[in-house]
Amino acid sequence: MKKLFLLSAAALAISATPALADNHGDKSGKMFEKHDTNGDGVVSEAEFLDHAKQRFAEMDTDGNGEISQEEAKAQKEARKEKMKEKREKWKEKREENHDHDHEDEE
Ligand SMILES: [Ca+2]
Ligand SMILES: [Ca+2]
Repeated sequence: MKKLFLLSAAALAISATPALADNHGDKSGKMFEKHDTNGDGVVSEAEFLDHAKQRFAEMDTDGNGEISQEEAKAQKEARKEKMKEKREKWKEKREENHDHDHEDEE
């Protein structure tokens, strides 16, 4: 009985680990790709600053070259909403993946 428990626990650990690693790698990989605009595998200072400039332009909604407190606040709110959406989507995706995992195993 004890042996059986250990075996199933080991099987669970093995099947769970790659999924976790994949999720993590995917997340950081996407972040990197976003910055590495010319896709040469490194993020140069110019690429990093380009990305920062893009973020700045996104925040500066009236395009006057300055970010007002209102604009910063609006960006914060928008980001909050986006995060919420992302979390919902991620939750849905995770539930889908969970189903697929079971299909693969059986
Ligand atoms: Ca690059
Ligand atoms: Ca502005």
